[in-house]
Amino acid sequence: GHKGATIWMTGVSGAGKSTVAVALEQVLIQRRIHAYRLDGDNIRFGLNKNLGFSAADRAENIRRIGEVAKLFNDAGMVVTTSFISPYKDDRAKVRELHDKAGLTFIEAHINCTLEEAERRDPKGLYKKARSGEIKGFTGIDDPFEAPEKPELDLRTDVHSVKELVQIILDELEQRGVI
Ligand code: GGZ
Repeated sequence: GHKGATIWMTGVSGAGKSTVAVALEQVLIQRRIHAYRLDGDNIRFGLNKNLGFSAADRAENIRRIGEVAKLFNDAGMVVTTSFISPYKDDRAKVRELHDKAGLTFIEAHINCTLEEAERRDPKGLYKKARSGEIKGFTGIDDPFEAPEKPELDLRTDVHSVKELVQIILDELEQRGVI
């Protein structure tokens, strides 16, 4: 059997949050573990479509995602979230929400150098941020407050996705989630 948990992925655009989350979800589902992935596609275009990228809107984005993750935990599911979540305070509040409810919260820094993320630039957004077409882009002219003590520091410019998925699975096993 297994219990719920939240794997909170934080990192800049292009670091690989969604890639790692998709690969992890695949393995969990294969192992008959109830898993659900929260990402921009199902949150920012739905529940949070009234929010932009100001500090206040990012805070509200993260607050709501934290509450939704908690609900999925209550339903016994392993939830992954892949949002930049650039502010330490916002992430700390979500952690506290889980801690107070006795739920497992694993902060995973999906970590790569900004240079590498910008080199990947899968959606051409860094280019637009550099040219000024997009303002307030995380890492360029908006802050990313890297976690100081994340449960997992996952370097996507050093390790393969497969290796990182295994590291997360090991952590889930160690904590008795799976
Ligand atoms: C950062 C932005 C911005 C700005 C649009 N800053 O690579 P993507 O496209 O798919 O991921 C980014 C996504 C970030 O949304 P989050 O909900 O994860 O952000 S936060 O946690 O900070 O609320 C990027 C796109 O939206 N995007 N404008 N200004 N990323």
